[in-house]
Amino acid sequence: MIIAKAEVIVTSPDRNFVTLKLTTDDGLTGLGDATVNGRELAVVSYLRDHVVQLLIGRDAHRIEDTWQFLYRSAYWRRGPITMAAIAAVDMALWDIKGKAAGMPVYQLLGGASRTGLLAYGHASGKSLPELFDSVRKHQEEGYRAIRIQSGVPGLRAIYGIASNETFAANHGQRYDHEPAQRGAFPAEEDWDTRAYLRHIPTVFEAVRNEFGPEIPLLHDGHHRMTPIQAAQLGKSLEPYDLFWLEDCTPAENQEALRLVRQHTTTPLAIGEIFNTVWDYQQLIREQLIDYVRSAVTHTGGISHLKKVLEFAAQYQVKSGMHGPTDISPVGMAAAMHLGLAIHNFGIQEYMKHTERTDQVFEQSYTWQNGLLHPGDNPGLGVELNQDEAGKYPYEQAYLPYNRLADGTVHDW
Ligand code: GCO
Ligand code: MG
Repeated sequence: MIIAKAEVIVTSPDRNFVTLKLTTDDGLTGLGDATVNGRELAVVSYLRDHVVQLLIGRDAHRIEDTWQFLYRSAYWRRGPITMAAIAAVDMALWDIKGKAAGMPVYQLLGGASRTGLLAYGHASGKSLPELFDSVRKHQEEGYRAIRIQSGVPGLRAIYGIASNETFAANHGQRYDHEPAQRGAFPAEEDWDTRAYLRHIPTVFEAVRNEFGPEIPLLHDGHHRMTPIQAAQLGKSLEPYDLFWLEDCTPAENQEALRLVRQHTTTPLAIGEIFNTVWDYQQLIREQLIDYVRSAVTHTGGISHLKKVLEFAAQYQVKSGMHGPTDISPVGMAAAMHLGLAIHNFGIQEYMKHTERTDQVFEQSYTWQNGLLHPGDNPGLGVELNQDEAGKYPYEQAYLPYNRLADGTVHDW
């Protein structure tokens, strides 16, 4: 089974997606997601200019060998662009292997360890009534775990908060920027950590009073705090029993998490911007986190993330794979197959894609009673409708950024 064709497809049904499609000499196809939000074309070039020609003629069955070849032969290891490109090849090869075997990928990974994947959605609101509305809508859709993001008095625009009622009703699908802002330049948002630290515990208190003690609640700090501020937040949220506090501080410096950990029992999740096991080495070995946030798409594919999660399992650290709408349905399906098979699954982030995205990527995964399942189609279970994909050309789109009141650029 030889790889005969490799195409890189860029499509923008409401947001940009980069997809690798491999075709074997006997006509099997495999898809891989290589989307890096806001830097999409860098991965397109990496694949088109440096990888696809190396794939032609290779044995499509040799997934591990191809992974090692791409990782080691490049010499320049790691990094989001390299690891997303390798991830796409890896996913596409697992997809092909599944189709060749007539089995869904999770069967090849050891079979199902559970009946479905608990998933959380994004509730947000500028005010408490908007936030409560958004929580109720998620509950009506069956979500059994909900992430809570709230506006902060005095701050104009905060990343992750739906900016008006339409967007709130849309469940934050366009949580990162409005369509009108796509293009030209990153939108500027504002930030004040002290105001945030004062406000957020009151939001969780109100949400617990309204929705009760049972529902798992999550929160994303989006790298905005220093370690001591993160420790303070974790501590002040303890009465509200969070499922996790995510990205409480930037984690390039893994040691920083020691300080946070010493001060709070709020569970911690980190890693959506990590791309190899080396980014987690200290965090996992010293049990400084509870959940691994990596996406299959950004962490070298199923093969590499499986190794990260097996390492994590030895330390009772669980999966909490990244799943916002900038992970394509192909990347989401890959996450679901892996999550279903591993023992240390924790939770899966899941935001519904837009209708247009679902028409481009035809999926077999299901969402029922708050649980995701990858479906039983051979391979990953997602097919690309290339006619639909062709209708939506690439559009430049940036993520926003932050400035403090005095004009200093801040983490966001
Ligand atoms: C999350 C993330 C996303 C990222 C986005 C960047 O927890 O879902 O923080 O919202 O910011 O994926 O492209
Ligand atoms: Mg996050």
